[in-house]
Amino acid sequence: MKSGLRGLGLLLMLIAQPAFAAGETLVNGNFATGDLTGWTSGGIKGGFVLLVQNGQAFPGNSAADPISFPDGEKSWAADVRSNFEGTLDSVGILVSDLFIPNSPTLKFQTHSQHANVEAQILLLKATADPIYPKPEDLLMQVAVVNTTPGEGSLYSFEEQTVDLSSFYNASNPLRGTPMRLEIRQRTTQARKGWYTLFTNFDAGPSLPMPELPGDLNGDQRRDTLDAVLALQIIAGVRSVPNPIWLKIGDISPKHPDGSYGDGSINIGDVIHLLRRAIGLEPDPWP
Ligand SMILES: [Ca+2]
Ligand SMILES: [Ca+2]
Repeated sequence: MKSGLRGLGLLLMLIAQPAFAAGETLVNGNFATGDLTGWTSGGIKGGFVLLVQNGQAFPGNSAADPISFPDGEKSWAADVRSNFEGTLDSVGILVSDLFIPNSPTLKFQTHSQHANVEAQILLLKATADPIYPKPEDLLMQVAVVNTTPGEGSLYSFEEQTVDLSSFYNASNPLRGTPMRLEIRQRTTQARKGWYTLFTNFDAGPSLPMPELPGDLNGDQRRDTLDAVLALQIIAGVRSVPNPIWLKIGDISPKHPDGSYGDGSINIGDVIHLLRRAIGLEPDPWP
C-alpha cells in the first residue's frame, strides 16, 4: 500500500513537470510585420513584451521625434522591458518556438532606450523551462550590448550577430540542434522601466522540424520526457492542441502489416515509449 502511494506520488510529480510541444520554425524577421506567431511573451515579476510600430508613440518614444525602425514606415519591433515601475528583478521575456538553425550565424537588430539595461539572448535546449531554465538546459547566453543607447530620431538600431556554428550542421542542416531563442531584458536603474527593441531575427531560411514518432516535445529524442507528456494528455492536464501531436504520440499498437496507431494517445503509447526510453526497443521503431 505504502509503495503504491509512493508510485502514485511519482506519477503525479511526473505529470506536473513542465514540458513543451513540438514547434515548427523560427519565423524570421516576423516582428517587422507586427506578427508574434511562433513566439511566446512572458516575464518575471511583471516584466513584459509589447509590439510597437515605427512612427507611433509608445512609452519612451514620442511620436514627434521617433527613432526609425530598420524596416521603415509602419514596421514593428518587440519592446522587451521590466514593469513600468522599473523594479530591478522584473524581467521581460520573449521565447521562440523550437527551430533548427539554418545558418552559422544568428542576426538581429536592436536598440536600447538607455545604457542602464541588461539585455540578453539565451539559446535553450528543447526541453528547457523558458522562465527558469536549469544551467544544463542553456546552450548559450550572450549579452546584447548597445553602443549608442538613447531616445529620439538621432539614434538607430544596431546589427548584432551570434555565432551559432556549434549548433548548425552545414552538410545536413536538419541534423542541427533544435533550440529555442529567448530574449530577456530588465532595467538596472531602480524606478526606470527602460526598454530594448528587437527586430528581424534571422537564423537562415526556416527549416521544418522533423517529426519523429513518439517525440512529443520535439527535441529529436524519444525518452521519458515524451512519456510524461503522453501521461499528461491521458490525465487531461494537457490537451492535444493539434492533429500533429496526435500523429506523433500515437505509436501503439503495432499492426501485423507494420503500421501502428489506433487514433488515440493512451497508456499503450506510454508503455511503448517507456520501453524505448530504457533501451528495450531498438530501431526500426515504433
Ligand atoms: Ca523527445
Ligand atoms: Ca495509440
